[in-house]
Parts: sequence; structure tokens; C-alpha cells
Amino acid sequence: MYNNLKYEVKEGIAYITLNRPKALNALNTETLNELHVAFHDCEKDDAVKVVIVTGEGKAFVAGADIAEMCKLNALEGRAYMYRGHALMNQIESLQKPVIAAVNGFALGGGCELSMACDIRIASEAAVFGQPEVNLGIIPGFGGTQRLPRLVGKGMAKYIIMTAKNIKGPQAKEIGLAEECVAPEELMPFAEKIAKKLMAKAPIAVAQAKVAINTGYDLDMKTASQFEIECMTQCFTSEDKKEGMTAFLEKRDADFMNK
Ligand code: DAK
Repeated sequence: MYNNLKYEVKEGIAYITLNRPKALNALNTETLNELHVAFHDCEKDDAVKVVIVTGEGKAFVAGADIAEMCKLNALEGRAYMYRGHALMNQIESLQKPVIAAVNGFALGGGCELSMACDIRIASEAAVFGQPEVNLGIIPGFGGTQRLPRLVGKGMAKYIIMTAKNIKGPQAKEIGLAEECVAPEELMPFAEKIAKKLMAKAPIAVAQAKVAINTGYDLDMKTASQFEIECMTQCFTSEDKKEGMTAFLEKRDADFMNK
């Protein structure tokens, strides 16, 4: 079904593994479309609780596909950009947590893909960057907007305007990755975080995600009102009953069976 990625669901985790070795997992149109379908499947499949995105080989994603992009005129480029933005927004609004396990090169659209995920775990071998200015363009899948939100405006300008590469450990230092681990620890660590997320109340985790993502771009008063609405969703859930009852009964909460 997929030509450029592997999709597998195991014990509540959907693994989306970019697998286009001839172009270091670069995002051509077909790959963007396949990612869209894979994330749609994640949303619809009740067996999926958490998603881990990673790359096969030495790259996470080496960016948008330069060979394909090179042939696009301005109008086609615009359509391509809409497709990329739609994918990033789809990931950001997925009602399940998404972890990027960044194994290697995460350049251009690859860095942007990781930034649309909720949590980034970098391998020490990871290399993040937005090298678009080397190609005569700027980040086109939300990088100029998501990078400053993660690392601050000054650092984002430094990275984007000088096309500076950021290795895994530095990515953690500046807030571009939440954790940085040895390459062989990457998937076990990402799975550990996935299991931690799965043990929490799913509706609460989903509502926390939407409250943070949506509220971040609103003024404080509107964002606070939005938080109240998200909290109200939690208050109507079985998870809230189970979580609070479990606390009072001095036992672990069991959200999976509710
Ligand atoms: N696209 C296409 N092919 C790529 C590629 C890419 N992004 N990156 C690597 N490849 C291909 C190489 O061409 C090479 O193919 P062959 O020559 O073997 O056929 C193969 O993958 C292996 O790459 P290298 O031989 O270069 O491998 P190295 O280990 O020596 O170097 C590298 C690895 C990641 C440092 C290097 O490959 C590299 O610099 N890659 C390009 C990185 C880059 O500039 N990424 C793109 C950023 S631009 C838009 C919206 C969004 C975007 C654009 C437009 N619109 C709205 C229109 C986003 C743009 C970007 O992401």
C-alpha cells in the first residue's frame, strides 16, 4: 500500500517509518500523500494510542525532494506548499500524541515535520537544519513559524538565515528536541515515552495537546477561556471519574479499560 514508508501498529503504537533510501527519505508528493493517509489511519484506528515517526537509514527526512521541486513553477509550488502545510496541521491537530524519533538528517521539510510532532527525541547522530536559503527559497512547510515558537526568534533567525546545522545534543540545549540519546537508545527511549503517554488519561492528553497548540497563538484571556472549554471536556469524561476515584482508593488508574 505504501511505496515510501512503512506503517505498523504494535501494542498501541503506530510506527510510521520514512523509507525512501535513494533520496534520504526526501518528501516528494507521493510521500506527502502517503504520510497523509498514514496519519489518517492513526486517527481512525482505536488500536492506535500514540504515533512514533522515524526514518530508515541515516536520515529522518533530508527535506523536500529537490529534484521534484526544481521542476515546479510558482503555481505548482504553491499547491505543493498547501499539501505540506496540510500535513503538518494534520499532525498537530491529531487527537493522539505524536513523537518524532529523529535518527539522522532532519533538514528543511524534515526539520519542519519533526516540529509539527508533539515531542522530539533526537539521536546523538541527528542533524537538524533549515538549509533552504542555500537553494534560493525559505522554509515552506511552517518552519519560519514553528522554529521561533520552539527556540525563540533570535535563534530561529540564526538557524534559518545562516542555514546552520544543529546536531542532536545542541538541539536539546536550545529546545529543538526535548531529549537526546545514543543512537541505539533512540527507539527504546521513544517507546518508553510512548508507554508513559499510554498510561495517562487519553482524553486529558488529547485536550492538553489542543489547549497548548491552540492557546499558544491566542491572547491570554481568550486562551484561558479556551482552556476552560478543554477542561470541561475532561470533566465530562469517564477518565476523570477513573483518575480521581483511583487516587482516592489508593490504586493505579486504569484508563485503557474505560
Ligand atoms: N531531495 C532529493 N534528493 C535528495 C535530497 C533531497 N532533499 N537529499 C538527498 N538526496 C539524494 C541525493 O541527491 C543522493 O542521490 P544520488 O546522487 O545518490 O542519486 C542521495 O540522496 C544521497 O545523498 P548524498 O549523496 O548527498 O548523501 P550525503 O551523506 O553525502 O549528504 C545530506 C547528506 C543530507 C547532507 C545531503 O544529501 C544534502 O545536503 N541533502 C539536501 C538537504 C537539503 O537541502 N534539503 C532540502 C531542504 S529544502 C516548498 C515548500 C517546502 C519546501 C520547499 C518548497 N514550496 C512551497 C514550493 C521545503 C524545502 C526543503 O526542505
